[in-house]
Amino acid sequence: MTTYAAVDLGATSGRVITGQLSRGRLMADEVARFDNTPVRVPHGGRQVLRWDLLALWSGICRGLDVAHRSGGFDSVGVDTWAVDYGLLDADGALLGNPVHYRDERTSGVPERFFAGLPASEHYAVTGAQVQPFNTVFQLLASAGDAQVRAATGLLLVPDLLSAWLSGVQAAEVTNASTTGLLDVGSRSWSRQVGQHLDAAAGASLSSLLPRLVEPGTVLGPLLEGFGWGDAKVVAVGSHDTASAVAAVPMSEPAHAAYISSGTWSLVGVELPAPVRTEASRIANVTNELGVDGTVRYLKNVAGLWLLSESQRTWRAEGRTASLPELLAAAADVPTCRTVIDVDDPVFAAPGDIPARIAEAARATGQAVPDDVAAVTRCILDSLALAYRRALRTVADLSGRDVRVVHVVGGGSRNELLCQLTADATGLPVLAGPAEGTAMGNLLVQAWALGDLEGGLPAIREVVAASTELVRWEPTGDVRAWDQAENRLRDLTVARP
Ligand code: ADP
Ligand code: LRH
Repeated sequence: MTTYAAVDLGATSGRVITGQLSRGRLMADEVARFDNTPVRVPHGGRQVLRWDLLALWSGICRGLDVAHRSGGFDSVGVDTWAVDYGLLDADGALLGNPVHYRDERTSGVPERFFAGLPASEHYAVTGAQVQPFNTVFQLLASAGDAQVRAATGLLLVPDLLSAWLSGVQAAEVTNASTTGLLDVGSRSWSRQVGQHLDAAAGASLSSLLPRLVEPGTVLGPLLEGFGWGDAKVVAVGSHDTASAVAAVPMSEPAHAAYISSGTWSLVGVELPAPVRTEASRIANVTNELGVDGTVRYLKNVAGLWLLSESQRTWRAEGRTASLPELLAAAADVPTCRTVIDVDDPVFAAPGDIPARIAEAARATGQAVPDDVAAVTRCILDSLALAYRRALRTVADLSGRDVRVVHVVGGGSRNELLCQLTADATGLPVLAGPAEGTAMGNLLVQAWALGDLEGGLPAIREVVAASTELVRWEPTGDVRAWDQAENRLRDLTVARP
């Protein structure tokens, strides 16, 4: 039986999961899990936040070692978070640890970029949301660095890890679509945007970009020397969200929305073609590329990062921070007592999130959440409100009639959040699979190897047959959520 190995790196943890297809079902097994702990390192007079890529590589190698010893694997695919990259020297060696997208180096950079290229022109080509951390802005921010000047190549993080496994350098398109450098219509690098970046940076940065491949491409066999045999390295939906969306068990994509719920919450619909209207740009909805020729039309909503980062603060203070306890206590706090704009940039950088929430509550004249339960509830209510707004925006701008919301990722295990999402949106929520990203990764490998025919619909049939979905119906009074939304709009500066 063919065994596929998925390397799935999230912002807080990484895992190696093996899987086999049996009678239309995917049997998956987690063989390794390891922490992903970013580090601050002095550089240019600042403490720069970087990914500890070599620690992650050790975790991956340990995991693939276990997979090899427990029966072996025939293919491997890598997915990670988006936008970040490693710079390479002429030998293909990595120049320094990749900078974390939450590092502050891009503050004010989008404005500099758009001084020479109107944002509307950029969106008409790339269809990409403006987030300060998009690859294009990170490159512009660092154009003067010695490492950038020395680089002869660049690989996004999953492509870099795939190159370490296979020796083959390529950019897989689902992740390339998060860079702000891709023409989302033709699924190829935009010469126009590349030239603008080069002019703004005063350096030829676009020449660092490698050739593009679609998800499902076999890059080549594993390099010799690992001792794991000659498994094929496959470019999967290397953007974790693309793998997650591939595994959303939508029976009717035309009437379904999804929330990929983890460190971030990615709220959107699947479309056959991008929406690049001015209204879409102003709402900052992004068109990211999906598996099998699709477009992921979605909004980034700050996700469970707010909770995991709060837990980190509480643990450092020696307070209770176990998830089951927090969620049980939060369930008893009244709905929408205090709500915040979860996408306010003040919540983006690592640090004391509960203190920032208290400050936001004070500044808007709301009750200050005074214990861990109240802070947890404030985060979950505010996330549900943000989902409601994002869902309406993507549905309106795409013309989709959304009748059900699928939630995949670790957040699908958060029962309180699933219920609040159903209540706030007034729509049924179907929760699961929690390991959707790894399942999407594994099943694209099965498709690439010819073990699964029929592309995305076939992948989703396998996910549906392999997962027990939990259904949450809206309860309570949707007017409470209308009121909370109006309150939040009145209290805060409206954010697109
Ligand atoms: P990422 O890949 O972005 O790191 P995951 O999809 O692994 O994210 O989701 C991680 C989040 O899922 C955690 O921050 C946590 O809030 C939530 N989560 C995981 N397991 C559970 C659980 N058993 N109950 C509630 N929430 C959970
Ligand atoms: C989620 C994710 C998301 C990106 C962000 C940088 O892990 O890939 O889709 O916007 O990280």
